[in-house]
Amino acid sequence: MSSQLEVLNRWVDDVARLTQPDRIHWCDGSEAERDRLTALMLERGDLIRLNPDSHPNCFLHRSDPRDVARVEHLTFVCTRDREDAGPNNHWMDPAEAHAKIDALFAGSMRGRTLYVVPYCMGPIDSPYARCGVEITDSPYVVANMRVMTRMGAQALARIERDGRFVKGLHSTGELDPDRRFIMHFPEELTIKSYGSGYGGNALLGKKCHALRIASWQARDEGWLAEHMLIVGIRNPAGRTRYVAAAFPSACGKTNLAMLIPPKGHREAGWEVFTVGDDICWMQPGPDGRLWAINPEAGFFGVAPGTSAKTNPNALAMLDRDAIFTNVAVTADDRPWWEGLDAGTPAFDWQGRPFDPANGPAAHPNSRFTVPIKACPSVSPEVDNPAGVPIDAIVFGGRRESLVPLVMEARDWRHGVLLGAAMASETTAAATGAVGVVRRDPMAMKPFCGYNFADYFAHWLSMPSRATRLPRIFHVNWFRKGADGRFLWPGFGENLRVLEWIVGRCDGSAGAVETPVGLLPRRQDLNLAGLDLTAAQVDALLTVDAEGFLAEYQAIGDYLGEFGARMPRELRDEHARVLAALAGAVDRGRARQVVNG
Ligand code: GTP
Ligand code: SPV
Ligand code: MN
Repeated sequence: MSSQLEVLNRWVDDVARLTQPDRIHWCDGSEAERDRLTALMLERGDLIRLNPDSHPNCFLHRSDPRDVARVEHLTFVCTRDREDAGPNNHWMDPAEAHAKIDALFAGSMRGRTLYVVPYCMGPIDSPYARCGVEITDSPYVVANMRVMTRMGAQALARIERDGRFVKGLHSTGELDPDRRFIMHFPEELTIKSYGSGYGGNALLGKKCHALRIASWQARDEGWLAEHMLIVGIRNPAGRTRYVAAAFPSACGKTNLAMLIPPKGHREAGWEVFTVGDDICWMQPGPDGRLWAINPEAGFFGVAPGTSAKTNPNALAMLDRDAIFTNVAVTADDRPWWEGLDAGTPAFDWQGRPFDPANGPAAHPNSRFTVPIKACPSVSPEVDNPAGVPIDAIVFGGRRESLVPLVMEARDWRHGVLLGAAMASETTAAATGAVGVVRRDPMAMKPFCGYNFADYFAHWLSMPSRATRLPRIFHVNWFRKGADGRFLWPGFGENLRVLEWIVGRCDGSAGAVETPVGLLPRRQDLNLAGLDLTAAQVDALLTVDAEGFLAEYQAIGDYLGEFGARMPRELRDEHARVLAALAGAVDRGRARQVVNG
């Protein structure tokens, strides 16, 4: 068997023959290399230096206006058997896909530099970490990969030890949306991405590797690769519990991962520790629990809405060493976005003088890239090779009606149904309509690298792999009142819901059973200091059985789309909830108010 370095060298040679770069650069991840790349990008106009006094070492990148978000309709999972990709993915035959995208790659790096970017997803010495190499012709991608992953010489050394790595080939191409594909070949541990320089389309370690390819590997190897934040919550007694939470794109993971407790909680001694904000890899440990690592080393976070009020921890890390993509700037070159407390935009995200007639100043999917270590609430466990033990898994979506603030699954199987039943209003994180409710099981609709029916079966198999599984919950911060405003204050106040969740894990918090799950009564939640009316609490903690009956009928139709491959266990669980809802409606209990 040849060494991985030989395999890598041969692949780089093959790619260079195809793409015809002028130069090849092997990235070592050093600061000197970063500084040279930054100078190059400033010279080419790929980066703009922001105000060095207020924002030292911060840069702005303006992407092509046609290239501002993930492109789900151009993202493919290319497996030999179409059924393995499932109705949840766009599929193309692997041979056809290679031929199609290789034709685009032919000669695409002429006049450019080919960068070889070895990276490690996860703490470099963790048995759970996995390596890859991204070949790209974009210095912006290199700069982001350096922040988002453990990139360079140490990753290369680990690849030789591991004996395998994921191959990711990326070229910016002409940025023509009609000549753009993001293709995954899980059976070959290969990714090919052409025609976009943006985020999840181009930083191949993130969604392409750590979710689509990794979810496939995780199924084969008995673990989970999920679109989840990881947060540690220390109660006043000094016990830290770790929670992993799956919310769809731009639905609050970054914010929950680094929340600052409300004043009363802070004074009582509650503390929050950030382990990750987007991706979670969980493995059963020898003690029967699930142990989680964050495969990433940085945040690629949503800028709009980030303020001193909503997310002070994020704001605190954005005044140095940050890359901003598609934000607006003030007259004195400070980054600016909608929701920011101070300043006014002088130029919008496209560099035009700001004119409200052109829409928001910052693109709704504008983002910041910063190292996780810059976060004031970063957990001391982020680099722990063993990960952290997960006590609770939380699912959640953006639902302006029907779905209560929080509910708990009665057991693992019911929890898998709560995840499978998720739906959420779409956001600007992907191109297409915004605000449309769509089914997004476990926040993995855009990211599961295989058939959802098999994915649910894999989740259902976890009790046979781990004896002390986390409890499962579902939350919704986005309920709106008749006035169109959010009912729940959200952000730091979400700790009140996490307090109930960890209280359930401790056995100290009460709940009542409803057909859709266990809910806290008003007295089970710590609402001290919030000025919510009784009617608002009612709305947040009410199960509308009639509404949920319709919802669960729609969920049944959705699960039915997967045919016989859908596990019987999940269909039975769905039938159980449906019958309980129908019973409640028959008994005339269309509304079950549980706020006691
Ligand atoms: P991705 O990085 O796309 O996977 O998103 P994310 O899940 O990390 O989303 P993020 O935390 O960045 O939140 C996206 C948007 O939701 C921001 O504009 C936030 O201000 C807003 N948001 C986050 N948490 C809350 C909340 O508790 N209540 C309300 N009303 N808005 C929230
Ligand atoms: C998401 O869309 O869920 C993100 C941003 O986290 S991106 O990396 O662009 O996918
Ligand atoms: Mn995400």
